[in-house]
Amino acid sequence: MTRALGEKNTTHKKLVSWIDEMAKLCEPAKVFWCDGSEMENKRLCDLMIESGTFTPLKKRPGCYLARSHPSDVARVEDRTFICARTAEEAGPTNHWADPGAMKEKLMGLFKGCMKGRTMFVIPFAMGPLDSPICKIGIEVTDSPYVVANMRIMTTMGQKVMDKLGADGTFVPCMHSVGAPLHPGQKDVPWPCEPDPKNKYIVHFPDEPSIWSYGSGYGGNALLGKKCLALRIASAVARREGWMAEHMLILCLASPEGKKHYVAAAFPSACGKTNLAMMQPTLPGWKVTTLGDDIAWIRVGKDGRLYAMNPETGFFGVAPGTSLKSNPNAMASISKNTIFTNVVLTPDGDVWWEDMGVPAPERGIDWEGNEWTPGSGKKGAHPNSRFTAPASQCPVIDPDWQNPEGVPLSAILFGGRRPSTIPLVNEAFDWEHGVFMGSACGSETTAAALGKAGVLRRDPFAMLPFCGYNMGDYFAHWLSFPQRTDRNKLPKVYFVNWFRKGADGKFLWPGYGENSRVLKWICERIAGAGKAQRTPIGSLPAGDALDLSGLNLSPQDAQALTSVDKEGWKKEIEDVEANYKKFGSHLPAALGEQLRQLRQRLEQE
Ligand code: SAT
Ligand code: MN
Repeated sequence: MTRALGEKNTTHKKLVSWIDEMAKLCEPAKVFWCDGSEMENKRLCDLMIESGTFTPLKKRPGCYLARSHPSDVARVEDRTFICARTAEEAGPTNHWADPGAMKEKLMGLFKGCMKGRTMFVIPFAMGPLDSPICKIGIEVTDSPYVVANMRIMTTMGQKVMDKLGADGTFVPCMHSVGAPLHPGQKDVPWPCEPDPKNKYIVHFPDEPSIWSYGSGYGGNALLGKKCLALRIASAVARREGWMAEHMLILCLASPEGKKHYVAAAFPSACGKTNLAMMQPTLPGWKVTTLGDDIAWIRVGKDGRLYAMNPETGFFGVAPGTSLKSNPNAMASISKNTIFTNVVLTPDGDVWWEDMGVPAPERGIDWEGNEWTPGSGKKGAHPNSRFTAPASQCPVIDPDWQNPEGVPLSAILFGGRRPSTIPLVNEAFDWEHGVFMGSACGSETTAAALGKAGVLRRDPFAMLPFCGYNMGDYFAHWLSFPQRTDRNKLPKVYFVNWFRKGADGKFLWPGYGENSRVLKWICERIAGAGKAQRTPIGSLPAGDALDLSGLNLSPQDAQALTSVDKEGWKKEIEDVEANYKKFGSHLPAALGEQLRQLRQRLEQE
């Protein structure tokens, strides 16, 4: 039997009746059930070319450029809500709203919100379909741009519908750009709700369900990513005894062929994609990539922690991505990629700041205006992005879709810290590692609306993504030595590639040179690498970091691997002030870590 494009492709009664109900609420012109096929994708891309949403790129096969509305360029953290039963359950770092009142508000917003548009039904899965922690979602959206992106970022289409069967469970994810089309009204290339105060990214962790209104951009609209795989999943993971984390996953192989899997948490736009795909400068070392943004971690049968990437694509920051900073990302985006908010060149290619190739003499900037490099204006938005299939990454790891995940040897935390924090610091034990994660901070970036470049505490790089009280999240991390043999837990490190000298320049070259830090970590895991025990943790001993062939002055090397006592005293105060927010939800073990750190520093 042949099925016409867009026709219903399920016998799941609950799903069908929910879609009927949503269609009644949103009043779309039609309902389109997605199967994820090549043909369907082609049809939607063609329609988007017609409507002006997509510009095909002559220079890159299967690639398109989209430009968002200037008001819709990043995640909207102050419009993101966790509607747990009580404000206390959402905790002090989330915006809470009463679930009943918020539902009522959403019903009003969604009433008729898809008039004149097509309502797409996207079946998607986070994680390989045969993984024990795979989660299925159904995203309902009026944005074909979202459909095309979800097809790259998630396991999407008929195979998910088939897995769901007649009665499987799914997370309902409602999304609308909030721009109904009235009869005769001409559409725009990027419909959305321009008033930031009228955007809503809402999570109901107890149902669980997601409702997103008003934005078509990134994490606001691709609901499998931050909304499901982090905010909802973190709450589910706590109940089920695993972890959903804002982490890349990579495999580091030594010249002898010994493999170590590493997960690393950094805030948005701090170089996770670059680290995940790094080309080591140290001869013989090799990095392969499993994921660049999200890791789901659980205790495996052998008692070790196993990490799995629930996504199938990269939604990476374009500016700064170059053959020098990330050649593997550059190769990943050569075809079948969606670019959003970058420069269009006259010959039908894309360009962005620090792409490592000369700017075109003229082009069209991210706002759709004629642009020249001398204009003093940036051509690409600082949070412009590429959406590329992970399978196109030349160094994708053979186990990246292993349903069991991969066993972690180390967990890294990091952020942008111009001062105080050393290049690499090893935790004394798991609890000290959890303390390090809880004390993460970073200079803010363009990934979220708001001021960039100010230090904010971002525990575990999860501040915008933890779906419940973060004090309880700390306790969940601390519970892992009770869930498994503590000797099987990964070692924990804090890294900082962003330390600056007095002249304001970065002390550490970063990128492929970070392999030197990873090498030391591998040596430590093997029980060989030398360390000096300091009040803040174990730092590389004098000559333990392999700095061969690197033009780094002894003073800079020293600054990167020593304890700035005065800086740390301030750091402690800042962490303590942040801890106060959590009141009785702060685990006593973390207060104790802070007390011990202070004492060790004073005894120095
Ligand atoms: O949330 S997004 O997917 O838009 C990107 C990020 O902040 O990491
Ligand atoms: Mn991210």
